[in-house]
Amino acid sequence: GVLTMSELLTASQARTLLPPRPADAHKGVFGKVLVVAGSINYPGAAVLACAGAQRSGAGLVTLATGRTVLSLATLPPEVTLLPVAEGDWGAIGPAAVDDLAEHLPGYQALLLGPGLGQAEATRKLVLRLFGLDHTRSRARVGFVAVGEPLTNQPQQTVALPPTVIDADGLNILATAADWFERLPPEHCVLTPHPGEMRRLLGVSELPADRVATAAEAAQRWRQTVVLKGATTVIAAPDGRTLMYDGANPALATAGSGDVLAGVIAGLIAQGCLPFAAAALGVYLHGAAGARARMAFGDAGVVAGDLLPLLPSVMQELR
Ligand code: NPW
Ligand code: AMP
Ligand code: MG
Repeated sequence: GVLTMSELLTASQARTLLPPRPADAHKGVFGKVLVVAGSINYPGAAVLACAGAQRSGAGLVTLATGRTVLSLATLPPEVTLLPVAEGDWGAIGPAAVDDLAEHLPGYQALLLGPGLGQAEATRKLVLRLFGLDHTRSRARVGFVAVGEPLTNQPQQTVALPPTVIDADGLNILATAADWFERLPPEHCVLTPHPGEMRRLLGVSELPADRVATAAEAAQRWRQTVVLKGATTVIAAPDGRTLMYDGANPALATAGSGDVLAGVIAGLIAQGCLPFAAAALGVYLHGAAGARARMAFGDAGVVAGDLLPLLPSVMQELR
């Protein structure tokens, strides 16, 4: 079939998206990121996401997760901690909504999802954050409503700063009926890989036209969508799309997406709008991947190798 064409995301375009970096600024100018991530299975995803946000230039990064996960995660010393209520096995639980609501007003960006897991307690927390009713759910594939009908009014939502939703944040949203109707419009960046995109759309296979798939989803959901892959599509709620063509086997490694989500959240904290942060984040992540491939080779790069390369790829864009 005919594939939708899209503008290519180039270095000169990425350059125009860089947030300013005044020499006389203090850390508060570069924004604070709250990362809600990690579970006992995936403490490393939380670490990589926090470090990605740091390396994109955010002024402060805080990890909000359960005490059990905090004790498992080997975090950079600059990351501050917000221990939140946990359920069984250290999973972040619904009572964490109060901890988050109290602290979120001090943050300019929220990242939700890397390594969160999908424990029932965590599902309740994520849905509660967006004012979704956790008893109204749908089957994984096919949009069959399996929950009870909505009986009470939607719960009061927490005022969220611009939010990057990745990984299990997306997987959990995908279990709720009409999840996208409750997200504040044009406020979020969703960063699905193809597996997560299938779950969000409730389909067993994605259409071949990735640009059209991302563009239609972004318009329907009214959010920026980053459909990841060897070629990544960045789609805005107004129909604009950009394609980043960076096929690179060095990036096909665990934790790569967790770093990207952190970078995008860090750029939002520095004042980038969601679509700009998404595009610049994809560019910086891809350029760091290209550099890692040159330095180390096609195989054996790990996601953490990208982190120290991010500041210099950003500087060379300036
Ligand atoms: P398949 O098998 O090819 O049909 P999952 P995850 C598909 C955390 N992590 N093109 C693929 O489909 C994450 O943050 C923690 C096509 C497969 O079925 C999450 O919270 C780490 N298909 C959690 O783990 C490091 C593609 O998606 C499915 C595709 C689970 O996330 C690892 C796999 O995705 C990880 O980041 C592509 N390019 N890419 C840590 N160190 O703590 C993916 N798929 O089942 O959502 O599992 O991505 O590993
Ligand atoms: P995730 O699956 O969430 O860890 O995300 C993987 C990240 O690595 C995304 O940013 C993908 O675009 C990127 N990636 C994975 N495989 C490749 C590839 N072959 N070429 C370029 N980028 C890739
Ligand atoms: Mg991922």
